[in-house]
Amino acid sequence: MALLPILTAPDARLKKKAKPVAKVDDGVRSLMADMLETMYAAPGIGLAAPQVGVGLRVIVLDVAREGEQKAPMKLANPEIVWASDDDNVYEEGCLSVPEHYAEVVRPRAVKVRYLDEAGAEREVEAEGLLSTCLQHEIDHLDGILFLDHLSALKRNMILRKLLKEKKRGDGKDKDAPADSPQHTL
Ligand code: GNR
Ligand code: NI
Repeated sequence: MALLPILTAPDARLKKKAKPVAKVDDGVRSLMADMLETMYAAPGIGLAAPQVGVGLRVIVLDVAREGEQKAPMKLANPEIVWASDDDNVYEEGCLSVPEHYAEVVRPRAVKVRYLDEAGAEREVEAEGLLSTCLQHEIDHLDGILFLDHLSALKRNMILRKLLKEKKRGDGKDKDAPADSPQHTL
């Protein structure tokens, strides 16, 4: 298990479409475990592989509230196979867009087909926070950030601030652990 450095926008790797996992093997399971550990440490309620620089269609999430029992989910090749006609608005944040929050409109409910940790095909129907989070993570696999759902004015305002923040530092990820594993799958 290891903590992985999380990329922040703007970064070209966050805009690339991720590739399907051919098989849920030990490499993928190790990636899922490291992503969950990284997500809990952040802390966050979801994480997509492109956020840790891995171009594979893998996401993890846990939307259990503090004090509730942990409910980790690990999904490979997740696909939205149904979305409700009605929408919902949720105030979203993103570990790759630190300290910025905005209301995003998405379908209220979705059904997602995916491969679990054992490689078995499963489906989950979700509404509420789980629905929002699943859609947010699957967006990451297609190179889409919640910023892309906002007006160009709001998006560019936030991107300019993030860029300024990056340039203020040395351009390196100061929070990244020195010995993070590579996951070159
Ligand atoms: O931790 C996170 N919280 C969150 C809140 C509202 C809507 C979506 C999210 S996902 C985010 C973690 C993250 O960036 N996942 O990609
Ligand atoms: Ni995100």
